[in-house]
Amino acid sequence: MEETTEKIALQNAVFVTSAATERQFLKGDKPIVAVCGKSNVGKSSFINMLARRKKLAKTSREPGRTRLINYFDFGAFLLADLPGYGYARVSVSEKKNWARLLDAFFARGGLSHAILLLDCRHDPTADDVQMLSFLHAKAVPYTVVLTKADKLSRMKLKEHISAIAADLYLGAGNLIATSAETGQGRDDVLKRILSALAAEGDGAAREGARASEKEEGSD
Ligand SMILES: Nc1nc2c(ncn2[C@@H]2O[C@H](COP(=O)(O)OP(=O)(O)OP(=O)(O)O)[C@@H](O)[C@H]2O)c(=O)[nH]1
Ligand SMILES: [Mg+2]
Repeated sequence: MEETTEKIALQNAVFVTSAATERQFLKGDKPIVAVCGKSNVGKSSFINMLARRKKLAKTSREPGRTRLINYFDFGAFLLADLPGYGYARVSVSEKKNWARLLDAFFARGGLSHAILLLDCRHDPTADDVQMLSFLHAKAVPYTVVLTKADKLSRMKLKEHISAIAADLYLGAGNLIATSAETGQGRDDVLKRILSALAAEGDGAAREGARASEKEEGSD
């Protein structure tokens, strides 16, 4: 696994395209991993940290800047940076547009994994919980990742991880704390993504085998 993570680390992640409408969604042969979370939680910074590139995804102090779905190619998978939710200061019609775009994105299926980002300093919001329910409803496997870990002391971080995990009815070990500033958690996240994709690959292989068994049986 170490070797695989390193291989990905060495590969240059590149920006592929932005999608503003359903017609522009990418449909590739690579698995798609979606990065979702509240506006300003650090989605774009997280993607840059994974890629070890400072300016791959545009970051901003101003919340609500990523309004499109931006796709990045990481070699083994495509990463989709989704527009953040929960930013109060956008118009109702813009919020509706975002909701429609996200609905269409998830409705389309073919999503291999989702990474839900939460700020390690704060309790999950109602929007975060709604996002999680949405992932459950769509049966999308997900990983919860905490951002901005550099902003808390180690003691505080541990406390917050336990509290957030309890809020979400998850074990604390399921949460990965990361920092775009220090690179903390980067390898753990890449490992988690790869093992999730490998598990899904096995599932697909089993499905395929079952389908061909059925076909043979019906001859
Ligand atoms: N200290 C610290 N700051 C961070 C970290 N990650 C993000 N930030 C800061 O948080 C702000 C928002 O980061 P972005 O990566 O643009 O957040 P986003 O979720 O992509 O925001 P939108 O696209 O607007 O929804 C920026 O000022 C970042 O520098 C982190 O790990 N540590
Ligand atoms: Mg962003």
